[in-house]
Amino acid sequence: MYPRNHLDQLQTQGASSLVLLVTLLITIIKQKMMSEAFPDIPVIPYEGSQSKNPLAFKHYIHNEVIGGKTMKDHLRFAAAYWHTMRNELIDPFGVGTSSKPWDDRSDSIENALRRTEVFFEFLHKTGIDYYCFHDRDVAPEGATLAESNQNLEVVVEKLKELQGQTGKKLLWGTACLFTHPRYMHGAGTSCSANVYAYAAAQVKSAMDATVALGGEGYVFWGGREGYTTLLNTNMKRELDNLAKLLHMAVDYAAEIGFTGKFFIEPKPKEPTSHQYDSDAAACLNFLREFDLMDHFQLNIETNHATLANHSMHHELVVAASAGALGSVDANTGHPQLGWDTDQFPTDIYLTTQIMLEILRMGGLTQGGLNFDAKPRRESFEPVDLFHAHIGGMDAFARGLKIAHAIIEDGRLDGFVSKRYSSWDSGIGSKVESGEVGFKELEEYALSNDEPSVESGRQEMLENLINEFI
Ligand code: XLS
Ligand code: NI
Ligand code: NI
Repeated sequence: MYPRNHLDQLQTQGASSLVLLVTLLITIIKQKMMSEAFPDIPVIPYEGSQSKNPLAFKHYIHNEVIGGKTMKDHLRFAAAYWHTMRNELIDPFGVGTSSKPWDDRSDSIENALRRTEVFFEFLHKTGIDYYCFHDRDVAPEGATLAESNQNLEVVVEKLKELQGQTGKKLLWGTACLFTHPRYMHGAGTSCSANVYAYAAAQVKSAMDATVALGGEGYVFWGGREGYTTLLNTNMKRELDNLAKLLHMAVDYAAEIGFTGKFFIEPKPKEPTSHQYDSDAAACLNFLREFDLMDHFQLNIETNHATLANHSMHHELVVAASAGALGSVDANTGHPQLGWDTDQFPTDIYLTTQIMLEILRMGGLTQGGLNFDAKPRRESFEPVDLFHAHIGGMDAFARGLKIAHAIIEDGRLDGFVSKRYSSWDSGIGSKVESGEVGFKELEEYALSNDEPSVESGRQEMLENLINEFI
């Protein structure tokens, strides 16, 4: 109820001023609602582990310092433009279900530009600092290559403006060399030199875009760089050509002043039946064979690791041991499904293992944790994008805290150092420093008793990890 005297006052001032005021207020509210794609969703607050609010962080506090660095600097979260903005949530049996009220589903530049604004509102509200994109996610493919390049330039201008306004940054850029039918036989490994040239041109523009946006990395995921049958494939020639493409990228980077890192993203299959970059070891072998190790690191994705019948932990350790763990595509697969389901990571054991390896190598520098993940086809509403990212961020915040505590505690690493301590002195250190050969080792073994060995204590160590989870 309005207090009587107020009403009287308003009446004496004339009813028209009240109408004016109300109209003004309605217009302001309407405008605010129209300019926001997620008007009902606030900037996601941190509310602590007791909170029951699904749109709040329970563990991720961006400025909490852990081991001398804020959570946000440790984790370097990125959102993937292709999933967040472009994924319609189709599956092989059904059309897209995703509801994106701001998107008119056209290939117009206006639509592309509108999406960028929605995306930056999303980054703002989730508190995610970085993003990643493919050229064709952000800008529509035109009728000719020149038109596509022009479209990309227009959208990049807009992205640059939005980055300037918000302080958000590009983690990495890449070119989509797998969707268009021209790439059915591959891009850098195509049997057609004309397609190869087209792919090179596309990489060149995507690198220009990455530099224009101050991107910290550039990714090569070989979506079609593999084969469906060896009957029609010259593997040696394809691999040689792919290596040439990567060398050209390195040369061009020097020309345009790209100081970021190149990443290769391993994946064993899907869409091709065998992809050349099948896992971390295969990528490292390729990089070494073609003298690319100085310029490339790996971008390791959980779902790709498990498709290769490895654990994510295995792939991280393989990459890190070679000094080549550059970045992470933070997602997970489904335990019963044999394809790239790109689910959001919520498993604390997984995020703990990932953060253990990242902390052990001294942290991510030019890489980050990119949510290469999408909500399920049944989770089709805009708010589901928020739930998904909040869950992933909280899971990594916990993984970070747990991994840090395990390292601080020291028992796990202490156990491993002790397990290898026979290499620190005596005959072990002589082997490692190259002082002895077979003859000396035989002499040593003959003059000593049967070697004694100790338990690996796997169960004890598993229990130790659970103390922290
Ligand atoms: C597909 C890949 C892709 C890369 C970028 O499986 O994960 O999304 O991350 O091209
Ligand atoms: Ni990926
Ligand atoms: Ni993937």
